[in-house]
Amino acid sequence: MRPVIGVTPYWDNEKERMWLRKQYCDSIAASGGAPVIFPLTDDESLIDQLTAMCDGFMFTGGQDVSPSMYFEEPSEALGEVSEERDLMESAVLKRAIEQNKPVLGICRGFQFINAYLGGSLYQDLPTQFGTEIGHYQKEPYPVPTHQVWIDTDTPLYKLLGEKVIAVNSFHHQGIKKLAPRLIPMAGAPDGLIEAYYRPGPVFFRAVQWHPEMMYGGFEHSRKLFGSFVEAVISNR
Ligand SMILES: [Mn+2]
Repeated sequence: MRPVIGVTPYWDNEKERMWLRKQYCDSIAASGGAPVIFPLTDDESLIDQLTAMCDGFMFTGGQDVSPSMYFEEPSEALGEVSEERDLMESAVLKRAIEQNKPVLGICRGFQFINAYLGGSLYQDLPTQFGTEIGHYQKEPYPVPTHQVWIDTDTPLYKLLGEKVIAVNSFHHQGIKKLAPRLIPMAGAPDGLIEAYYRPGPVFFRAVQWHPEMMYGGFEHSRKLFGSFVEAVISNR
């Protein structure tokens, strides 16, 4: 039996719809996992039951993380937030950590997990972080547009054996202060953190880019998903 990976949904405030680009689940499935999409709920007993059924969790992209999570007032350049989603993902992540189950964070997921664990974010990179790099690219999703430099003493280097990879970039927020106990694994040439991990026996990693959109064309994306699903299997 494949391991079950709980995947958090995007939320459309206006249409009141959950949604998700299919590549998230396709990448999990192609790597040997069985993805299931969580409902957007604040029912704790429901989240208890559903998280108990999952062997691992993937936190996906989406709206801005509410700055209340890191005790800041909203800046004028803050994008749309979804407090319902912040609450639901907080409840899921709390259980993932309590139950020592593997976690993979992508884009918003990378930012959300950092905020949940006590870090902070730039609410808007163009107005709060001077950079020449376009972190919100115009090119299509599968096209890499900037480099990330990988630290050689990290699990990401051990996995890929490469010091530099090219990634896509669809974020206007970014990590300002990394949460305690998280360790950077890779950064953009402008110094922005693009990947981190939490040391310990259980796989706990997140990336700022969208590897699910690069799965078909880039070995580093397949290796990242592969290592996650393998870790979920060996942790069962
Ligand atoms: Mn970027």
